[in-house]
Amino acid sequence: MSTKAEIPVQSGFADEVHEWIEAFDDVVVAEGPEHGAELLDALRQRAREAGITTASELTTPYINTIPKHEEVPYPGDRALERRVESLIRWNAMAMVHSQNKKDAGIGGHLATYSSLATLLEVGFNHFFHATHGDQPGDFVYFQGHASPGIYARAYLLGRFDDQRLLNFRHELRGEPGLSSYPHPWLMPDFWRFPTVSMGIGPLNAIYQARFMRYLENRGLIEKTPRKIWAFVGDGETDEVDTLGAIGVASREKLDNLVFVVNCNLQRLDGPVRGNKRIIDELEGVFRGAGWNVIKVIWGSDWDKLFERDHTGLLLKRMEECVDGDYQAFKAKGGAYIRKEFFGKYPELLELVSDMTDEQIWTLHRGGHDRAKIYNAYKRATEHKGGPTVILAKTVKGYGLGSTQSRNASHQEKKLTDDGLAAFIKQFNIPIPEELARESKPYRPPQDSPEIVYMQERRASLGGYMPRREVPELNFKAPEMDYFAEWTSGSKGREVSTTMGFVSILRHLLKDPEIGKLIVPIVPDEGRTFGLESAIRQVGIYAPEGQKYKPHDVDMLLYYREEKDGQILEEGITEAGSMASFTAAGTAYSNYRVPTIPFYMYYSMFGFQRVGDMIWAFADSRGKGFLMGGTAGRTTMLGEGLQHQDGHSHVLSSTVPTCVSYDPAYVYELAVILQDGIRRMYQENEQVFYYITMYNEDYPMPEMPEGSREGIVRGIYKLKAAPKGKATAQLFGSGPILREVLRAQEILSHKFGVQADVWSVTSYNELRREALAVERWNRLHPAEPAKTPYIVSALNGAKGPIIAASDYMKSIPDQLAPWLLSRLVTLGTDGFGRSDNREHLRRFFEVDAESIAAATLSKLVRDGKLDAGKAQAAFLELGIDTEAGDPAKR
Ligand SMILES: Cc1ncc(C[n+]2csc(CCOP(=O)(O)OP(=O)(O)O)c2C)c(N)n1
Ligand SMILES: [Mg+2]
Repeated sequence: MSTKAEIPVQSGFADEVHEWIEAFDDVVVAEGPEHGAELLDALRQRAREAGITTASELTTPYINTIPKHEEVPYPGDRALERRVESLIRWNAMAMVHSQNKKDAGIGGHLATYSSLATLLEVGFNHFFHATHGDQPGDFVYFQGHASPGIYARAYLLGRFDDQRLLNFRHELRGEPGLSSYPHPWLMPDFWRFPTVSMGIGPLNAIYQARFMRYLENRGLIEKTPRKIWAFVGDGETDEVDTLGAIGVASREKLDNLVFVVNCNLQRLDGPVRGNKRIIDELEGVFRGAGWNVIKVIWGSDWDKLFERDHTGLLLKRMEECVDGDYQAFKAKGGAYIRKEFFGKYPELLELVSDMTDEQIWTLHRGGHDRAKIYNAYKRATEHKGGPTVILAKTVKGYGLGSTQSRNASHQEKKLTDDGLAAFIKQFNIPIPEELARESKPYRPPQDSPEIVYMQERRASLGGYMPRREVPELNFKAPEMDYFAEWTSGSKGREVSTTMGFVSILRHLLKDPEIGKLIVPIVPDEGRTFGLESAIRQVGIYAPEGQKYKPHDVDMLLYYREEKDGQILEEGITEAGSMASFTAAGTAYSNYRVPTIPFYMYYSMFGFQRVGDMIWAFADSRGKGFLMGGTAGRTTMLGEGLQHQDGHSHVLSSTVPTCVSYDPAYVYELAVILQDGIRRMYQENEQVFYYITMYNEDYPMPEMPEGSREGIVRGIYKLKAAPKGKATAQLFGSGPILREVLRAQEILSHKFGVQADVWSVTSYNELRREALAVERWNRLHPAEPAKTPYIVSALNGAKGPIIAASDYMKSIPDQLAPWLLSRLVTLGTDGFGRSDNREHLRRFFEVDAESIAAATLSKLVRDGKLDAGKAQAAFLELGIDTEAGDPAKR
């Protein structure tokens, strides 16, 4: 404790203050720290009553949260664990090093794992359960750049052979490969969670923990002590995604969640907070958000220095140094630390006078001390009522010689030959120096004490990790007749595809078989989509139930929150909603429960806002339905530039497993939903769906006979030309299909031009199929060529093709290679505007008149119509040929 002289008092009544402090000290010494805390609480309360406010304390001194006297002894065999860890370090390093020697620039990382190794090993040996009874075990989100260490561990356990290790970043040369980072898409039996895009891992981990509780509260999985562990880089906490949702975890009391922030004080370019201390900053942020914070800053070898220091100067000196100093200490060696750290105060120099420079140099940081880590993990797993974050101080590039703690250490891929030799010496790797210089992997025999120990530890925790599994699901999708109500038309009633969708969703929710598996997700847009009735039907998930009487409780459709509510009402967070969608869309593998998520949102705030998370969802082999509501640049009226989506289908086309549709009618939607459930859950296809929904009301026709295949494949003929043979073909999608139908009438009645109308439900799928056929034809020149569906569907259809959609022209343009110069596209390139549909469609030239005009113009170009007639028609249709281009305005 500090002496009297060190506590600065400016108020002019120093003696009185010191009396109080003495009295406080007496209580703490005589009665213990709990009484001290109680006394402080009482004083604070008294101060509040007197109207005095003081800054609340979010940070604590720069020392370990768990004092030495509260530690429990380490239960493992420390010597053996150290040897195992050294072997893993060697193999991780040898693997990256040798791949880069073979293939300069192939990449891989050494410094992240070197800082994380002990933090992971304590988990693997004592905490990470692979199973909980017959349930799946804990889930671990690993720092992506640490994957070499995870591979090296699997290698030692015999999960990978030598060759597999040498397939690291050689995925196309060796089968099966070892992917650069955690990618379930590439290693589906191994990785569960893609984490390497910074921020996505921690965010998904929070919502995973929440979704686990959701499944428990709804009785879909057993309650277990299972934990979600997320290993996070300290630099990674700069991402808004990392810290943006930490309030969710405390609000929902997620004591199944443990964050471990690897505070190696560095990111890629240099220090994370050179002029400050990242641990202090994070402590304040997490504690302020209601998390249990455990700091693991100093290793056990500092304990005796603290014990010997009766001046309080050791802590004072620690708190004078910023992270830039701490980084330099670990880069520059023992003599430097003696001079620059201890040397500031003679008392501190004296404290280490009996230590060699070497001993000072190896004074450990907490994150490299298994006893300190064990105690922190134990506390974290025993903590009740909320999430825990462990802030573990480590050294980036630990043990990597001249690379350690350097600004450039993140990208260091190779050690020098001498560095390799030094490495085996430091970590006591039992391999001859020549082999070390060749950076060969090394695995002791399976009956060696090290491997036996590793195997035993894993066996006692239920098996190997990481591991991903996909159990047999035995899922039966509802047949088409289940959707009869929506394929038989609305009988003249004007409805939107969104309303149609919500009524299908409500029907699915009632289904005795799959109803409970449906997970509706909304980011504060339930009312926008007309979900009130579904809220009444199945309730909003609220882990604490509804503690208040809602003001609208007397109404039929009141705001109903339930502990086992089914709807995930996320609040205004598309990123959080996407994280829930990810947890629910991968539950078929993670929990063996094939939940079917339907995430409904403003289509504008989907792919372009959380596109990277959608990419990670695809990598995770996620399934489910993204329902892009209020879609279409001219259909979403009034809201203007920031809301009107005319490009989400362009973005959805870039995700390989995303199947996208842009239906116009409810029966199309019903067919697509049925087929989606069948493909994803019954046939186990590795895809997910993106479907746009609109809020324009119109009568929904009955499903035409024989249209099912076309709807699913992307195009079918909806309405033949009214009188005689067509000389033009009109394509329409979404609500613009109705403009196309109107154009068909105008062309026929006013200008005697006959055209067929086609409904195009998916340009994206038509293109994918055509590309696959093309590829096959290219690779098999001796075989008869196959025909893409778009070509065979149009067989015999004559004349130019005018394609109009509420999306950018590049969407229909995707079919240009097969439709050649017949194709004219009309779309909504450009920024949106705030106005009604009529004006928006005229502005973007996708209204019926513009479609008719485009058809006539093309017929002129094709030599089938006199230009004068087209010009006269333009006048009659009110087309302003000199209007500015909407793509540029
Ligand atoms: C979204 C995103 N931006 C940038 C990167 C590139 N990147 C990879 S690792 C890294 C630094 C990581 O630092 P930190 O989180 O502190 O982890 P450490 O390696 O120090 O443990 C960066 C910038 C990335 N992977 N993802
Ligand atoms: Mg870091």
